[in-house]
Amino acid sequence: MKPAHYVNGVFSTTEATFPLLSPVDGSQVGVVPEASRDVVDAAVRAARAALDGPWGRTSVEERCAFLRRIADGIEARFDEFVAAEVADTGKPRDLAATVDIPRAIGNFRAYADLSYGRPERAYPTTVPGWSGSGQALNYTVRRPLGVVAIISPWNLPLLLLTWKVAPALAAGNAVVAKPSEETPSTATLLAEVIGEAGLPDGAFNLVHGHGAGAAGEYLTSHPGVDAIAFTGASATGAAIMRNAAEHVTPVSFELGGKNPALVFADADLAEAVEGTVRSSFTHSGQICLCTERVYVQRPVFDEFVRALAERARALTDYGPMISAEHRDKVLSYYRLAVEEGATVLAGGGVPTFGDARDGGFYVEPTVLTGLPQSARTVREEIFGPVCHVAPFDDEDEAIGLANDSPYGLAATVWTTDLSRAHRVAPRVEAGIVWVNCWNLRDLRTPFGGVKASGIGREGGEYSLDFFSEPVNVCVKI
Ligand code: NAD
Ligand code: 6OD
Repeated sequence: MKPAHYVNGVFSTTEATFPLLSPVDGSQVGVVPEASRDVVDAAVRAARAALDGPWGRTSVEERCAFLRRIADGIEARFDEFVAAEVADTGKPRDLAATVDIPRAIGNFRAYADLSYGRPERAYPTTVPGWSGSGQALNYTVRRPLGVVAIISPWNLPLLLLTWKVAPALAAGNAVVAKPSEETPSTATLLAEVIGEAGLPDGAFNLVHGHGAGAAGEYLTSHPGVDAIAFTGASATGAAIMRNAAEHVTPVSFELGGKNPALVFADADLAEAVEGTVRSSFTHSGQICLCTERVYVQRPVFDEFVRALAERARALTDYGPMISAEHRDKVLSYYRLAVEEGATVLAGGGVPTFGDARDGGFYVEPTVLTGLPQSARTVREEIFGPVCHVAPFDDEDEAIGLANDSPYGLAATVWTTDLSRAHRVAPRVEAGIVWVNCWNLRDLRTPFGGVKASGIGREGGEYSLDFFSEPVNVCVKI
């Protein structure tokens, strides 16, 4: 399978291409076509035509059946999807096989269930003094937004793409998707599966290419696009929003984070350490929900830090950064941390494996302490396997430190005091707060961030709301 555009039900490539590199050893594993403005334009036109054709006339039952067929199609080619995701990202196979691909299947099944079972509201209205019955019935129907652009990042490529494609299709929109230039493969496989599922041509289109000044920007500034759903960096979100403003195009944004974990002295410390190993180092920290700031109550600070650093040093089965450029960015933060005065308790450099991985884009899992809250290392998203651990004395201070950030995506609270958990969680400025767990997902719940971490919520009915427009119908009885 070679990365290819999928426009109006047809696969194509372009003369302009760029190399696809393996993050594991830096070798070239493929070429990716770079969509021109014409390709993007053709995709948007195909999507519009689909809405005017059979796709625009599908019932919710028919769309749910398509979604289930797509889920079955991914499942039938499970190993192929896993292999493609591993090849593009270098992530451990186990992660792709237990998280990324099952969740992509789950996304289609969840939105088939959710959109089929979705109730709408009706309001019987009485107006005294009216002739006749004096009554009316108000009810709400939902219609799709139209052509939606979906732009996704490289860290959880298929999971995050399908997280938006499934509800967008369920709600009856036509989609033009652009995956990250770093990870084109599972998106291309998805297009194959969607074609095999019999989705009408043009209902789902895929274009590959870069973001700024390329396919991503052509798509998000296209006047034929009715809505934009984007997951990626906050700075990219700001750039997309500037373009979207031109046509007042609605946006749903899932952006960056600098997520705190609060470890109280009454926590089960072993559980908190293991949980923080997962929340800071899963997928080498390349998940927007990963913890990069850990605040630990003073009586258990030394014990926690010692145990966390020991666990970080013992990690061996971890994947690389997505690219040489991203590795260099993460390493620049490792250097900055030292310049800012950090104590490096684990990692801080590049591992040596003595095999082909030495040509790859690896960095060591890293634990830092000793920085003030004002340090750039503590304020800026690094998006690598690194956390800074700092002490606090009481609940108010912990909440203040957690909230002292331009971001507000996710937080984790470790405590065995249930009252404290309920007290603290709503005071943390984040869209998602986990208590004694991390990244435990129920697809019906609202997902998203506050401040620079995003605009709006996705998940369950929140996604279906974004991807559709309510229309109130008032009938005089
Ligand atoms: P990125 O913003 O660089 O790229 C994301 C996508 O946007 C890519 O497809 C890219 O080609 C495209 N793009 C880039 N510039 C563009 C532009 N000017 N116009 C249109 N499209 C453009 O992000 P990334 O490096 O791929 O991913 C890492 C970032 O994503 C991190 O900041 C991370 O926190 C964030 N992220 C957030 C969530 C979330 O749910 N909140 C999930 C995953 C990743
Ligand atoms: O689990 C999800 O639905 C989701 N959107 C995860 C995002 C992870 C960010 O990297």
